[in-house]
Amino acid sequence: MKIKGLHCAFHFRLLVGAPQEKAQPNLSKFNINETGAVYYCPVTIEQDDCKRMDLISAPQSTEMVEGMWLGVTVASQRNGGRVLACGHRYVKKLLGAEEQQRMVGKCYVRGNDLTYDPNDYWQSDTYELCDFNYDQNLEGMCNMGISGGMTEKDVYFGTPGSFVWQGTVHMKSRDTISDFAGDANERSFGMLGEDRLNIYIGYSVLEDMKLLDRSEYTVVTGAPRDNFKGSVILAEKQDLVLNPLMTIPGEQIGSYFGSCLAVTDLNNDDWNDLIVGAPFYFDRYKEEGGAVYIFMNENGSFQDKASVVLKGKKGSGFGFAVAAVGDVNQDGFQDFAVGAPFQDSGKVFIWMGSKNGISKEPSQVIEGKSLGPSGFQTFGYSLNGGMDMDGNDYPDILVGSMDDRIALLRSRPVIHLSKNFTVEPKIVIPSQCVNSCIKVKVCFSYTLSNGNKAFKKDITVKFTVDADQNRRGARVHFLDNKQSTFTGLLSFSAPACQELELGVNGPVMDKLQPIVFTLNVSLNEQKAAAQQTLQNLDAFPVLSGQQTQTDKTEINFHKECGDDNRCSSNLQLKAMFAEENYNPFPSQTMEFNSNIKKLVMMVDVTNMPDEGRQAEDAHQAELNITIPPTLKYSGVRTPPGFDIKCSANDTIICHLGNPFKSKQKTSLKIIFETSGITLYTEQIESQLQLSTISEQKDLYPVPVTLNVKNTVLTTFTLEKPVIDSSFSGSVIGESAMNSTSDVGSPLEFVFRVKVPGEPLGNLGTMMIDFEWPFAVSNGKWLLYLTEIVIKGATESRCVPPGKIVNHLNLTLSDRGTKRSKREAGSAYPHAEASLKLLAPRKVPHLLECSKQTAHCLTFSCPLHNMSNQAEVRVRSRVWNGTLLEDYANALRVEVKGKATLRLQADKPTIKMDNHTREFSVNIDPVLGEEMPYEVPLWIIIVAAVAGILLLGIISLILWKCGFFRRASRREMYEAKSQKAEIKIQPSETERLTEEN
Ligand SMILES: [Ca+2]
Ligand SMILES: [Ca+2]
Ligand SMILES: [Ca+2]
Ligand SMILES: [Ca+2]
Repeated sequence: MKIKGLHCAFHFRLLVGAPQEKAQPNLSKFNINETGAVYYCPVTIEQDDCKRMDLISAPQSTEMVEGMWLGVTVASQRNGGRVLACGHRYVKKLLGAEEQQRMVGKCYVRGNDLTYDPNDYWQSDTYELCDFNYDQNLEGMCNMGISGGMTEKDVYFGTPGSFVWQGTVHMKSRDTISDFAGDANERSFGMLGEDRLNIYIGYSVLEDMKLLDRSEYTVVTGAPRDNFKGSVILAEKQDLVLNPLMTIPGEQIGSYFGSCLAVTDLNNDDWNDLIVGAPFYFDRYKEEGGAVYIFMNENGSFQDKASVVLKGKKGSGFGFAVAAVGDVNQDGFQDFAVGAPFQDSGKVFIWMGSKNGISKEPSQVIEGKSLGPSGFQTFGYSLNGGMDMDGNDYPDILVGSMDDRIALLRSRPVIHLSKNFTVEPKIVIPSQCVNSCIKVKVCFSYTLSNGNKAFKKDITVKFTVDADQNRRGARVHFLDNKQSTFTGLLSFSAPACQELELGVNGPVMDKLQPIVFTLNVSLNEQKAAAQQTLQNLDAFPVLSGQQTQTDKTEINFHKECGDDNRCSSNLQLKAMFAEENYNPFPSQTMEFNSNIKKLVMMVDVTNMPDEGRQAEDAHQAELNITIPPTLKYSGVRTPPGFDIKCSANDTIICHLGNPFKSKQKTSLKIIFETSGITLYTEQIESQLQLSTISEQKDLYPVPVTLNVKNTVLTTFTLEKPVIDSSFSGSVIGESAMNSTSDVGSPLEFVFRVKVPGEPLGNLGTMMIDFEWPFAVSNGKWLLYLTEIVIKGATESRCVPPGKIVNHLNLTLSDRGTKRSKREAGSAYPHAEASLKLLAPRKVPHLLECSKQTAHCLTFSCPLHNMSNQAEVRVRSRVWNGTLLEDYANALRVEVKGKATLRLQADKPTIKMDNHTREFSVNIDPVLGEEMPYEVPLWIIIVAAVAGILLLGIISLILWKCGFFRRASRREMYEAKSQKAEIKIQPSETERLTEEN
């Protein structure tokens, strides 16, 4: 370890140790160059008025003062006035065959005047307490004086080199009132054991009361290498020895915990607390380096774990020096300082004690570079404090460095400022305020924190009064500057006051909110003049940091709300939904369809007295309306003569008035667009909330709801409701048919469904119900369904159950292309066994379901998942054979059917009007194919009668078997298809007839 630099202590003057100072000139004749020195300096701004203490006398042959580092420790005796100075590298020579050097260290005690008084036993005693006749195994290398101090009775020294660097503390005690004051008792720890070597006890040491015992002294010494982590040992004085009672271990290996120490009562509980430095502590991740541990005394005991740990910056050496610096701010709690000499130019941190110990943050940080004309390096290498050097009753701090300089930090007077801040009158009537109507009065006085009543210096405070600041526009102004803020200076030594006047700005809209006045005060600090003499710090006081420097008070406007100047409002609202023309929806239910683009919320707000409730002005009355997700705010209609403003963001906020007057009514019409209403919407709800800063406790959200019934608008069109067709050729038996082209002329009806707006999705399915004339009244096929093709829905075919479509499983010939009559005609080959018919008299026939002139099938085609449009092509064939057989003489056969579009909805709130489309086919015989009169008419009549008879017999048999009854209980589709199955086909009739 290498110690350089200056160590210092107070002793009415400043004591400065300079361990690497040149030797005194009178020693040069002994060929001695460097011994170190102790200087004493008066408190002046002079640079060269320090004097050297004369400590080292002419060396004897057995001693070596060269390089002894005198001044490594300088200390002052409390209440005794003596001073102590040590050089721990002082060497005794063992002369003999081989000269041996024993670095035992040496200390000196001097009197109050820093001169030597041989009659004072304290001074005449020799302070070389290690026996140099033995080597380092005992105390031949003890390095006494690397630390040390004095009390009224004791002088004590740390000797870290004793017993192979176990180290110990040596103490000499004198009974000051005894006649034998020259005799001193000696105490030390002695050898503690083999396992305690190299732990450096005595590296730091101090002695004080109120540590482990209120009235007995306790020795506290640091052993910074104890268990590699360092420790602090607290010991009691016994008759002949120092007895360790408690060891507080360090936290981190290598941190040098205990290398410096301080004790003071930080929380003023009359027990001294312990401050321990660990300057080589580090935390790589947090960039921390150096630590100071605060152990709060708990009634004469300490915990192993620190109450507070303060950390420095990486590489700062924070905790290289710690010192109790007295009660710097004179608040009754002792304060302390920590040096961090390697942080920039070196820093000293000052913490204030308090009832709760100390805060995490320092109250002040002083940087070396900020001091003096050229600044400091390694500022804070050593620290001392606790004495008032300039006589202002505030203790000052001495800071050492390695730059041949020390700094005296002088404490400035701390002032407790008393303030009185009033604003009159408490209620202002704006109409009566012509010019000035408000008075602000600020009064100040002060006391010094140390209670010094003689201090009568003028101080200057800077005060700022803010009036009505937490608003968009202040409602009052100071007459002096027409502003709402006034800043002034006031100098005083005795209590002083200042008055300010204010007026009211314009017409006051908001009379309800109080006018808040705040007062901010600071000391108007003077800059220190260039230093010619040591300045008296009385001119540079500071305000006590514990005081809040802001005061607040408020007054009110007269509110026209009765004698109590409090406004109790009675705001009420009613709201309902209405159509665009303001007609309310009956029972608040809307039959919605996509043609309804807007709706209106009608809101009535009143402030009327009722049932003994007053309705005074509602100040800053607001209405807040939530916008339902299904609606979009469009605008608001307000009655003329009201200043109502609404704005809409997430909600609609309407400012109803400030105030919304007593006995006032208004109504609002909030217009919404219905763009968000979907088929899923069943209800629209909005919450309305009135608010006011007047007094009204029963303002709760009011819900308004509108039930929604959706009507789906659709169009259902049939491309060509009437189709002309024809029949011709000859009859082909059913069993002879292969493809649908054998049946007859093709027909195609194209139905289109359009749903504007959103698709139905899974809310429902569009259905087309058909009444299909499939057979003539005698049961023969009429319009034979071949195929139903769907576009725009999930299925591409409509296949109703029961084999309704293409019942005979014929091969589908042409798909959909409609052919001309001529082509259609030529497609049917004339069978050789064709029956030539003669039409003697031509009449029109109408075959229609409702008139029972045709048998009809009813079936449905669902349009699953259709989007906005779908197309259904119903393809069929005119049953050529039936027409040839039964209607050969017809002028025209008109066949009629129906299709109805309906909605099969899953939700009762969705509706749709059914649409029915009729379709018809005009079937004409092909002209120019007049049938030759070959078959006698009776044969035809007989054949027809036989066919009818046969049908009757078969039907009867089936009826007997209960076929129809059973069938009637079946599903509709199935029944229809059964009917189709039992139908007698013309070809069969013919065959049977022939066989008969
Ligand atoms: Ca305490
Ligand atoms: Ca204090
Ligand atoms: Ca002072
Ligand atoms: Ca009132």
